[in-house]
Amino acid sequence: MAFLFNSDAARGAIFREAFARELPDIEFFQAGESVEPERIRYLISWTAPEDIARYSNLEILFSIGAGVDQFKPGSVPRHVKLVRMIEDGITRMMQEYVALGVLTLHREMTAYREQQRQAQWRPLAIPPASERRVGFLGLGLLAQASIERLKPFGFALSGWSRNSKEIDGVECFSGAGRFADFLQQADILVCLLPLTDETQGILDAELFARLPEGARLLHVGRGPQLDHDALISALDSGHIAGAMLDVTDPEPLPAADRLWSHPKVVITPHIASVTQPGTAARAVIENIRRHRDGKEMVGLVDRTLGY
Ligand code: NDP
Ligand code: OXD
Repeated sequence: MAFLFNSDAARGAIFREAFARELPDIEFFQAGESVEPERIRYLISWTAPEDIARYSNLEILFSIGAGVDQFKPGSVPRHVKLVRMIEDGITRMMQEYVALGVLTLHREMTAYREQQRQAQWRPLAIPPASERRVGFLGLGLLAQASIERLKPFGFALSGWSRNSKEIDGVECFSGAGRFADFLQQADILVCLLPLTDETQGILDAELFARLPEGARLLHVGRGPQLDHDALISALDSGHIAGAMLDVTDPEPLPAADRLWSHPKVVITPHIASVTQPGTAARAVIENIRRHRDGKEMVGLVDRTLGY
């Protein structure tokens, strides 16, 4: 029985060491090392290898990232369990980034950056945090962890998800029927939705129009959820006051794209959160143990929902 690590060698070395220590009965291989394909029971990868059918005894495909949209429909055999990455390192980095983004937008840092460019010393009025309403699209693991990090600042917090939820200190909305109600009270909208057929293009002109005048966008989900032209129009009309984008479509964002030079936009190159090999190896090992004990794995993807 073997585990195949199909990603960069440096992270693979950390996984190899953890497997040797914690699961010595499982042979460990990195991509490029010689192994008969039928011995591979577990595979970790960012996308499904083109020759995945060779691994005829594959049981579990672990995503090296939290998202699984990069596993295109039909690229993973139906009988293989797909598990997304849930690990402390990703969660902590996302908490940092969301706090950074919300504070950047709350404290007018996009406007101050532009003022600095023009050597303008001009204080801007801002509401207290308790009067700034921060709304999360998606109330999953990363959104809830980020919400916990934001709580001490005192923002008015809300979120929207498919299923109804109760989260202490958070106004929860769910389902298509409550979408408009959720949007109309979100001064800073944080997108932490997975990319699925339903969420593709969700950040469009209609959505921006439903947000309160002067709302801001922090986008950390996936690039194809955002209509770039709709965002630029909403920013230029003044209805949306600023945006911080960690994800774009395509990635990398082409040099000529208007978003790069827009004075109200901050762009980072998909770095909000990155899988940390030490904690990720522990999470994968724990999941293999759970699977062997007949327990449900943490992060098992519902293949019909796509997340
Ligand atoms: P989860 O699966 O834990 O949560 C997803 C949330 O989205 C759930 O609350 C779910 O609702 C909600 N949701 C999904 N589809 C719909 C829908 N159609 N309508 C309403 N709500 C919906 O995911 P995570 O929090 O772990 O991660 C979220 C995403 O963040 C990832 O898929 C990835 O794309 C992105 N990401 C980005 C990173 C970056 O560096 N920029 C790093 C890591 C992740 P319900 O709870 O009811 O099921
Ligand atoms: C992820 C990401 O999904 O980095 O982990 O976007």
